[in-house]
Amino acid sequence: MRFDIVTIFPEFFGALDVSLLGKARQAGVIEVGLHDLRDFTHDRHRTVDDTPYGGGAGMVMKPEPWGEALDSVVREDSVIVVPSPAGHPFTQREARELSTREHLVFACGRYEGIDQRVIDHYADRNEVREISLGDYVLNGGEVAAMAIIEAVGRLVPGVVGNPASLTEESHEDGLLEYPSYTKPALWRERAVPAVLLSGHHGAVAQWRHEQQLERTRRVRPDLLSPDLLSTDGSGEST
Ligand code: 6GU
Repeated sequence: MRFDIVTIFPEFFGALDVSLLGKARQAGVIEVGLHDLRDFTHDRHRTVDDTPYGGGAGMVMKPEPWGEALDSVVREDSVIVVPSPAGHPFTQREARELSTREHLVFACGRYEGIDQRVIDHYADRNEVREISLGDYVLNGGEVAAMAIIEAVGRLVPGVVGNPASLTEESHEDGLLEYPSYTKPALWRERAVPAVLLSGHHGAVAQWRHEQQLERTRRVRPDLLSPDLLSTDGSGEST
């Protein structure tokens, strides 16, 4: 699988050289291309933004550098990911889906966003997904792209050594993960739950499932009853 990233801050992506994804790159399981948007400008100041039509605060990223940059990396089979607080919420389900694709292109916008015509133009030719990490605002798409690349990359076969560790984790079964313990059995007067030392695999599995349910009910009740979720918080479904 290949990731191409267009950004005005290629330095943000140095972390892709290390850890699991770094090893996967060295092994050739995943490929990463980094592209500086400013390399696709033609003025002395390498301008990538301008004031918004209609007025208002902030700057908008100009369409021409984006068009040249994306033309240089987008293929027929590319999915274009635009990290944006205005996108749909990113989930483990979407990470799984994206991990089956051959080529992801990340368009990392800064300021108040990218001229909408860029998104509309590429949406006529490719699958374009505007994706949000959650209901808060980051300064730009770079950190969000890193998070999405890590979530997707670790699901690509061969990136994570033990595939079983992928299925037994938060969100894969719609529940939060159960609490984990390792040695010593007693630490600062806190004992590991006795069932985990019992050797009864059935009892351990049952306890872990109960813990998952309890934790999810307490911290993320919306995961158990998504029907009760609505945009106005009224609990009324549409
Ligand atoms: Cl994907 N981008 C930005 N700029 N802010 C965000 C976000 C993305 N997700 C949550 N906040």
